[in-house]
Amino acid sequence: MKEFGKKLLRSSFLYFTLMITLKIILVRSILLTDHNPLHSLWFEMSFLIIFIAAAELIIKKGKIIFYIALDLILSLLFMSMLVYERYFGTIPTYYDLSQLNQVGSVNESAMMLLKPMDVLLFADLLLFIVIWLFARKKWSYPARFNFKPFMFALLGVGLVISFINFQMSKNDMIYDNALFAKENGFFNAQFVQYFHDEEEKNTIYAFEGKNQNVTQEKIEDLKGNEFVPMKDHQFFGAAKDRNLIILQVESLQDFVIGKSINGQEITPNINKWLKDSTYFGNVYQQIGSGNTSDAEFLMNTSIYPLGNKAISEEIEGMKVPSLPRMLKDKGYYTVTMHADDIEYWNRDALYPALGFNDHYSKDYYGEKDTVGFGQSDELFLNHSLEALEDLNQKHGKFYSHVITLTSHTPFKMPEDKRGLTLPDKYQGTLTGNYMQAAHYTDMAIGKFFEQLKEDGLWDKSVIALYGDHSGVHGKLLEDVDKKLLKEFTGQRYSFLSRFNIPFIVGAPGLEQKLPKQVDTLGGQIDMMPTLLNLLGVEPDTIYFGHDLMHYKSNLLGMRYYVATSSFFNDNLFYVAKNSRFDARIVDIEKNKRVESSFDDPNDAFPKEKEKVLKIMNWSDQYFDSFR
Ligand code: GP9
Ligand code: MN
Repeated sequence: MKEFGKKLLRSSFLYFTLMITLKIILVRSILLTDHNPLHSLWFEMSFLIIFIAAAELIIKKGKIIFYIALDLILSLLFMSMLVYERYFGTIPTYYDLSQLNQVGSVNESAMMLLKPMDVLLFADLLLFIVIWLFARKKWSYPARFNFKPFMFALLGVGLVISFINFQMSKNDMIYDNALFAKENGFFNAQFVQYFHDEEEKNTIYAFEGKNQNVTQEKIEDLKGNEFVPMKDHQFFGAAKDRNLIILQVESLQDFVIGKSINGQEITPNINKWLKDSTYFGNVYQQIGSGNTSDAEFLMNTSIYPLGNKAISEEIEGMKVPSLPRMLKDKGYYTVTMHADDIEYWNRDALYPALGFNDHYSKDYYGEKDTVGFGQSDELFLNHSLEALEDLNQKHGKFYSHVITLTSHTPFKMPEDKRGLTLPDKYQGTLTGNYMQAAHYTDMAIGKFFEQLKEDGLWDKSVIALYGDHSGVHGKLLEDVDKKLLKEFTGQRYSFLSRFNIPFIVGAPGLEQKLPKQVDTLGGQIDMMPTLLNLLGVEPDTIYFGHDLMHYKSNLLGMRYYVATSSFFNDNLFYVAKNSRFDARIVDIEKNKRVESSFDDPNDAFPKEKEKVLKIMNWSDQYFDSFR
């Protein structure tokens, strides 16, 4: 026994197992705010020990290589999780990690998200090299010593505990990756996710809607409205047969619209346009991990994206009911335009699934004046306009979804694209850089609008604009930014402020007829029906949003950036519990937290939550029924 202890103390097994355990304790504590080291043993080490013990039993020579490799892989994995969490506010699944090449926002800002302390994750390897160089003789693994029974025992314990963990949690819903990992283990969470994915794949949904169980009436009923066919809405067909130009603006948030800094308007051109258009001031993003591409999907389908999977990764080969398809039926030519590579976010699968006639991407725009992922918005919009004139000539009326790009994280504009003179305290901050980026894109949009007016397309079109998602968020936001934003907006910068995106619709000539401002609650899910109503096209399919110019009451589901089951109702924003904080409720009008007994079964909240989950569940089934 004494001999056993002695050899164990000198073994690489003990060194690495201890170091990996410490690392996991550290990571669980930082990443998941779980400060109980026993959880690291029970959930995580129970799993890793299976590999370690198996390696001990199988590998005869060169075990150290195995340990170094395992340690290195885990350190890299944990580091990417830390960086990902600092951006997304939740941790990635195995699936997200395999898609990291697509997550431009994180990659572009990875350097800003890394912290000096992250080096600690690799400290044990450095220490190991030092020990090994100086004491390798004494420290070599005692080959003659028989560890076998001990390793078999560890293997058995590891397998049993991992099995118990999986069995106990496999049927639980994953509302938030980080919360689930906190309560059930990182590694276990991956198996449960995989199990759910497989189950999902093998379930063929006969969408209830197909046999009339899910109807537009039922969807509206859950939101507290009586369904009214569009043809009976006030503005139905007000802009019938016009072209439709929709600008999806990268990272554009509502808090810069109509605002000035140092006496200069941040978005002067959009502000000017507001005088002749309808401004929806109470609209929120609803994207999941597919970011820009999820926003494209939401706009074109009024179906919920999946949350922890980019919808574009799931859509290959499908034929989904969509805005392009409905407009095509009415004689429109439909295109989508974006300056990045077509493969990015799997758009080469997304666009055919949405049914666009054609797409314009990097191949068309080229690399001239590239900022970040692609051509600057100014040139991009310029070229897009040429293409629009052309296809208008050839095909007549058109729908074009135009997706800008330059105002992307990390918002570091080239010198010649910084049009604002910012106060000193904004210089070099995320907030200051963001304002410069928004100002630049607004300038490009202003020119685009002028050109549309010059060539006569302006008056023949409905023009809509919205932000795809927030840009000022996560750990990119430093204390100085929080202070500046509070000062600038006069409010604390909360989840609510962050998710609020502008949605603006203009139909030249109808300024007097359409409302100036609509303050009812809306989300990205509502954009398609709102526009279809103006164009006088009654959808021939189920959709999950509604016409914001008609309905007064709304219920919006959220997932991914906040845990699933978070939602907006007309007055409140409910943010479900995650790994870092308990559920909270925010009064939308005051942007202030309210105390509410949301656990009280008599309260409206549990019921609203159920309703919102039901809507999202129907939406997922609906989407799935097109596989
Ligand atoms: C990538 C661009 C940016 O093509 O649209 O995407 P994002 O990183 O915002 O999802
Ligand atoms: Mn984006």
